[in-house]
Amino acid sequence: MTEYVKVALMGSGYAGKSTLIKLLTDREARLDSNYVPTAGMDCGTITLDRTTKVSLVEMGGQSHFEFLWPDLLKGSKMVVVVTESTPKAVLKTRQLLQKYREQLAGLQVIAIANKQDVSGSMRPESVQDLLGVPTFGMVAIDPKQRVNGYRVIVDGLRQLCHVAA
Ligand SMILES: Nc1nc2c(ncn2[C@@H]2O[C@H](COP(=O)(O)OP(=O)(O)OP(=O)(O)O)[C@@H](O)[C@H]2O)c(=O)[nH]1
Ligand SMILES: [Mg+2]
Repeated sequence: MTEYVKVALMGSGYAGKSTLIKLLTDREARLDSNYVPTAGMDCGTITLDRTTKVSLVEMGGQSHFEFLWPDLLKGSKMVVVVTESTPKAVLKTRQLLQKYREQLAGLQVIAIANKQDVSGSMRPESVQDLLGVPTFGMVAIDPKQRVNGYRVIVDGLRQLCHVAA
């Protein structure tokens, strides 16, 4: 029987959550650069091994979908906070982490400092200093980053198993 591990993707609108799901799940041949805000939620699946799959659940980042977040977070083993890497966006993401700290308490939380290709981006280490959770740099529109993105998720989950063991 297949076991599904739920991983929630959180973050402001336009951060790159849908793009990351496309990158990791290979659902589409091409990483489209059009922005279509996610209405409510979206999801994709990654196969870890013969018996384990990861459900990536995106929580739509536009503020009018935020009321859904507490429900969408339920049952998550890990939360991946996706942020643009401009100082302004990172500070906004920090506020989101603060706002949802009760719902996130006890969960494994990691961050993705996305859009590292955009000039003026903060380095992942600096983003990590501000967010206070392990942070990994990413360019989600770059198909070559697929393995990198996959590794970030899988390593995060593996760490979780060690903590649980
Ligand atoms: N330059 C650059 N653009 C990116 C990157 N990742 C995503 N984008 C673009 O940013 C825009 C927003 O990406 P989405 O993945 O739709 O953002 P989202 O977080 O799902 O937004 P919501 O669904 O509204 O919460 C799209 O136009 C993407 O093509 C990146 O690494 N670099
Ligand atoms: Mg989206």
